[in-house]
Amino acid sequence: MSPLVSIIMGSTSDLPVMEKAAKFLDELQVPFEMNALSAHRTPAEVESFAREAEGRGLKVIIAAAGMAAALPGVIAANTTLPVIGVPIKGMLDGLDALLSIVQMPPGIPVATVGVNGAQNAAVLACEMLALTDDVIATRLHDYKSGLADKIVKANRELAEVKYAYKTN
Ligand code: RP5
Repeated sequence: MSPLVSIIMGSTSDLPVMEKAAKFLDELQVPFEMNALSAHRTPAEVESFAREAEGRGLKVIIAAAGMAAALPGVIAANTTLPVIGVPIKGMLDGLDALLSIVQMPPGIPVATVGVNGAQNAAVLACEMLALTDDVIATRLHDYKSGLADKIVKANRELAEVKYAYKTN
């Protein structure tokens, strides 16, 4: 099984957040790899990874980092594959990582999700893959229908909540 998505994180301390991305890809049966690389601690390895990614058959890279989070941007600078950045909440409520990841110069975008938004990163990666993969597209449709069902159920539950002046 060759990976279509690569999840890269700056440190294993990011894993508790990034597990949500792994879980979603598993659920949609999308092959992925997961590794740690650091723009500051292993800069040469980050560059080689990014330069070789497309040739290895990868389609999307999810890169997570906290603090002065250079990892997603450095990867994006060395590949034309789409890079999805996940700011990890460490210091400053994650605002430091969010701004480091989202504020890229023109020509080198990183599709940035919210702070600790690992699951959304995986959903977005699947949406990219679904453009050319009907099986993943069908699974995504099922997943999104499930989200709507949750709200239908919520409204059934809210209908049971009684207040004197509540009209429904
Ligand atoms: C970042 O620094 C990592 O992505 C992590 O979020 C943060 C702290 O790393 P550790 O000191 O826990 O390895 O590069």
